[in-house]
Amino acid sequence: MKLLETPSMTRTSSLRGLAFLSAFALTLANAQAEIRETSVWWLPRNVNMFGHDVDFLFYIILFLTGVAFIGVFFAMILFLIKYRYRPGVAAIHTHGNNALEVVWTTIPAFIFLALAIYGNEQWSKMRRQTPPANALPVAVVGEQFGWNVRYPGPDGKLGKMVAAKISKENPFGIDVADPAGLDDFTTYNELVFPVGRPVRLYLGSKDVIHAFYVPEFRLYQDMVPGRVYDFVWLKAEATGNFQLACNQLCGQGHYKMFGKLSVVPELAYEAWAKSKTPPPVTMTGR
Ligand SMILES: [Cu+2]
Repeated sequence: MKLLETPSMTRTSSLRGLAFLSAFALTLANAQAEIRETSVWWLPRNVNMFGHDVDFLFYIILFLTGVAFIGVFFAMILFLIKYRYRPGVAAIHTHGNNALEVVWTTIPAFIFLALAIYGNEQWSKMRRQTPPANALPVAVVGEQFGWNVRYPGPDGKLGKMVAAKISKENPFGIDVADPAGLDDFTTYNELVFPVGRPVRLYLGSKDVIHAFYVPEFRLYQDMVPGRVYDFVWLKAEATGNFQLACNQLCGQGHYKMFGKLSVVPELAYEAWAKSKTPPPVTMTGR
C-alpha cells in the first residue's frame, strides 16, 4: 500500500487528519465552555453530604498506595545499585526470609480488610439508609440521549412510577390511577435542587443502560431499563451549577447526554417550581 501512495494522497489524508483534529479541538472547547465550574486537574469540589466520606476513603487509599509506591521504588533502585554487576564479586543466592514474608503479607491483608469494612459501612450509609421523610422526590429517566425529569407539584408527591409502564409515551411509567401524579411537572435536561434539603431520586431508563453521575455529588448510579431505583438520595451542602452526565456508554449520542443541574436556596427552588406550569391533566402522565 505504501508503494501506491502518491504525494497528493498523503496531502489529502493529512488534511483530513487536520480537519478531524480541529473538529475535536472545537468539541473540546465547547465542552470546556459548558457549565463545569471546578478544577479538571484534581477532584472537583464536593457539595454532597455523603461526599466527605468518599473523599476521605480516596485520600486514605492515595496515601497508602503512595507510601507503598515510594517504598517499593526506593528499595528497587537501591538494590539495582547495591547489587549491580562488578568484576570479581560473586552473586549471592538467597531463598528469602520467612519472617519478612509473613510481615509484608499480613500488614496489607489487614489494611485491605479495614478498607473493605470501612467502605462497606459508608456504602450502606449512602444506599441502605431510608431517605429522610422531608426529602424532595425527583424522578430522572434516561433516554437516548437526554434526561426526562419529573418534579412533584404543590402536593409534594410524585405520581407512582412503575418500571413496566415506562414507554415512549409514558417515559416515567406513571401509574394513571395515582392522583398524586396529576400536578407533577416535567423538564428536559434541566434540574434544580434546593440546598440543604435531602433529594430522593427515582431513577429509570427508557431504552438502554444509562448512569446518573454528578462528580460534585460523588454520586454514580446505573439505570438499567426495567427497574426504578428509589434508594438513591443526596443532600447538597452548597449552591452552584453542575453537570448531570451520563456515565454509561449508551450509544452514538452518549457524549452529549448531560443535564444542567443547579443547586439553589430553597426559596429560589420554590419560585422556579412555581414558574413551571403544570401540564394539563392527561392520562399518559407526561
Ligand atoms: Cu446515557
